[in-house]
Amino acid sequence: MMNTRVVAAGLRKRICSADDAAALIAPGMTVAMSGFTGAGYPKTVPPALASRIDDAHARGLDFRINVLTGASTAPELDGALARANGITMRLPYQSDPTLRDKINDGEMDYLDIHLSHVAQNSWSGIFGEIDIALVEVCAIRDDGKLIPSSSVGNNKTWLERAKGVILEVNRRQPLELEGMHDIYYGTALPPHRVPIPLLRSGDRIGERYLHCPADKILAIVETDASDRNNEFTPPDATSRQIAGNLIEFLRHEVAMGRLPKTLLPLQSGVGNITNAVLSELGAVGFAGLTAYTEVIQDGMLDMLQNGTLTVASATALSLSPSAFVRFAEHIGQFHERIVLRPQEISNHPELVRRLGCIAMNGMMESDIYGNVNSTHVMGSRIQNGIGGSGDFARNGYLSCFMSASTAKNGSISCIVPMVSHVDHTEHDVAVLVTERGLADLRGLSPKQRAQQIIARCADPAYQPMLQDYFDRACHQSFGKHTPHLLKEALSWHERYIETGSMRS
Ligand code: 0RQ
Repeated sequence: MMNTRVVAAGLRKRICSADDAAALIAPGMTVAMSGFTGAGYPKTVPPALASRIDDAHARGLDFRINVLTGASTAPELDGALARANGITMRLPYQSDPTLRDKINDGEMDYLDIHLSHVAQNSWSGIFGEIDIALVEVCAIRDDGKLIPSSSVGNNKTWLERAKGVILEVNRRQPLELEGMHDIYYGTALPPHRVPIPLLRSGDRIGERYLHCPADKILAIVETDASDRNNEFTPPDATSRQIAGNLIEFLRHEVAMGRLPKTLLPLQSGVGNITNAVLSELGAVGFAGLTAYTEVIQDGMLDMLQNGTLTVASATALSLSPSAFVRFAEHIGQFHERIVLRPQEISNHPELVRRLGCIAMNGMMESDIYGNVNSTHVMGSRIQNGIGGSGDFARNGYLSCFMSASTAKNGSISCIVPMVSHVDHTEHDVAVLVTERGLADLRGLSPKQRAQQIIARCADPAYQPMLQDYFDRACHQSFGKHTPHLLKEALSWHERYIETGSMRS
């Protein structure tokens, strides 16, 4: 039966099985794959490759590859290749439990970089040559142009840079996605850069399709599988409280005339807390908002449907299965109001600064001066990665970080004397929010910030310990600008590793 999704007749002869396509990938290759937060990743070639790798290892052969992606993918890609011990180096953001363990056990390398930097580093050759681009698309048109699928990520760069291309054409992705993408082909390396002509979240500045020269296409695999994101758990009381604190602050900023009633373009990180913020924004009467973000999660879909949000720009549709069904059923409602872009544009510092985004991201811990750790448990175990949080935190108009005040049933304080790893410095953090309250750090000196953070964000069980540390540091510290007791600053983390609790 003819596959209507590979419309370019000349390319149909390249259709093959996932096993045959995986056989094109040799040990030591660098393979750049599609996929961003569980959306639009290749679904059949990576598992076929993982079983080739297993076979090779069983025969005593070494078989590992470098894996480049857009961001996190899914168990059948990151999970399968990690389980097969098939990855030498992986970049950027990931969130797979098996992959995380392999990285933390020191069995493979992981390069955690800002999502907006991946394309420019690739173009300047930092990651070496790309042997194969393995990219999921929705369809191949008669003219050979590719209709992208549920994420764009780095696909434009991968298709341009790779020596050879394997395409997965997934008939489960709705064909009506055609026209929702905006692929900008105007980026360049310095000194050839020109301003990116995007002035509003919903602007379309590029093309609807990805290009790929036909002679680079080595194999085409037809697939029929949905993206693998989980259902969201409804926000718990802590997430709702955090959301409530942030929203009260945003309303205050509107009342003070520092934000318009329609706020500024929202960026929202992944996870349940940020999803709770989005749900609450609609519930308390905000309307006519816009989003300029990486990921459209369920909360944003709700906001688009109920009119809270007029338009959303992102690089991926990271929806739960039920939300994806809703999206597909009502795709006409979203067609003009969702724009999917390459991640070098969705996260571009020039655009994030120009638009004045409100950045809202999760964190693992903050210290009393407002330095934020988003990535490392006890300073050394990677959780996920910095993802796009740095692109937005440094360059946004307002940079907010959120978490519960404690983790692991209260045995960890998420407010500590000194963070065990720094992703976002005190200079990039404007607002900290926990379920206890919100600290507005703008305009405050380090010592003023410490008092606000301890009083407003810390859990009461840890407040006296933090205050005691700060008071002693104010007297005994080498310098009195950002007081610290260096021998004690990381003792809370040491105590947790040794005793299972940060409590003294
Ligand atoms: O551990 O999974 O074992 O239960 O960390 O924490 O509370 O479930 O929070 O899912 O919102 O994730 C920072 C990781 C928060 C996320 C982070 C433990 C906790 C739990 C997860 P368990 P929660 P969330 C755009 C933006 C960086 C990337 C980013 C993240 C687990 O928000 O990855 O922002 N951000 N991208 O128990 C030790 C602490 C802890 C802690 C929580 N202080 N110490 N463990 N945990 N705090 C999107 C993209 O870039 C693609």
